[in-house]
Amino acid sequence: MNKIRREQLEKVLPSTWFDNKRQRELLMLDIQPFAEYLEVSRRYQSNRLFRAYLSWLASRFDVFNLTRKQFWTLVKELFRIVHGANLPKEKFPIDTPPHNAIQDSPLASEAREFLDALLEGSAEKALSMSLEWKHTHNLDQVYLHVFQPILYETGYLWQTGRISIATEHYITASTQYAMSQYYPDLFATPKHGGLVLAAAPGEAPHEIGIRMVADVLEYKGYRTHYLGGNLPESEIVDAVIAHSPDLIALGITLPIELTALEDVIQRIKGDERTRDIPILVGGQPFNQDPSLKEKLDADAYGENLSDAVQKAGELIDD
Ligand code: B12
Repeated sequence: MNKIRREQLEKVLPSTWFDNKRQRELLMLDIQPFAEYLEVSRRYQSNRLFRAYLSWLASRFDVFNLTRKQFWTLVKELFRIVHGANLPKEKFPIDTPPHNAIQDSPLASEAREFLDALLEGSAEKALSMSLEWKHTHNLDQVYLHVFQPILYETGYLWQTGRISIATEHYITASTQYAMSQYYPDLFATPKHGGLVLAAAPGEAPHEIGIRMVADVLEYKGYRTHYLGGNLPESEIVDAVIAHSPDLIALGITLPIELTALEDVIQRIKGDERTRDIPILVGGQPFNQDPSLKEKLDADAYGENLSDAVQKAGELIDD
């Protein structure tokens, strides 16, 4: 598997395709992990992961007003550079970006109002709404049916060029603030369960999904030790040894973090001090391809917050 060098990328992405330099640089950022996505799809024999990446990349081309023909020209060229072969295009039909998270939510109107407030730039309004919901809804409902769908929708809005990176960051930061308003509640519940150590392996910055899992488990009566993301794999293992949890919960967001996750799992399973502790995994790559759970030798996979709570109960009781 070859890496794509900057000059190769520049050659296959002519500057004449773009109105300005910045657009080309932005698209280059999206194309840069092409070889890594191909690598993980091959390593875990998952066509679905590469198909999802290509579909995502195609939508990024749309944002810069490039044609599907230009998209396939580039993808075929990159595939040849990385893989030394022709791309079997028929294996990778392009899907339109998912855009149903809010409308499918049982709390769709709350989610809509919360997101609209943030899109207007009024974090104050959004945060006062979420404070109100503390009296009317359970924490896990607000997390799963308001915060998760609005974050998915925010991703869609950014991906399709409808909001800026700055707006995406503002919504994310405000939602994290809203989640922290619930902290007094989650630590106040009686603790009856075991200890769960939670972390997000890999270098990427996404950690809200696994944080929500840790928060909801804490709320449901487990004790949690939450490490966040972007830390060396060996640190996660050392923390497991130090704290002897009853369950390890590991979450990732991008498929290219799968190898870091696999590394953590192998280290834990390969050490006699930790090998019997059950490992629960989750995150968007698993939702795209649930067969990854077996391929990574995890003990269980949870699709979302309610599934995470159920699986944690099963694994800790066993
Ligand atoms: C917030 C966000 C960020 C934040 C992260 C902040 C943080 N502290 O986490 C920031 C702004 C830093 C960021 C950066 C990037 N992001 Co971003 N980001 C998002 C966004 C909008 C929301 C993520 C999120 O929190 N979702 C909500 C949580 C609750 O959902 P979840 O993770 O799926 O978790 C649930 C389940 O999966 C499951 N689960 C998750 N973990 C676990 C673990 C266990 C054990 C279990 C049982 C279950 C479980 O339960 C959770 C709750 O129900 C998503 C959009 C999206 N679709 O999610 C994009 C998204 C993930 N980002 C994306 C991208 C491309 C990036 C960037 C590369 C570029 C960019 N947009 O700026 C950079 C990364 C740069 C880098 N260094 O690598 C893309 C990824 C596309 C792809 N290739 O797959 C997305 C999908 C946006 C999009 N639609 O294009 N991002």
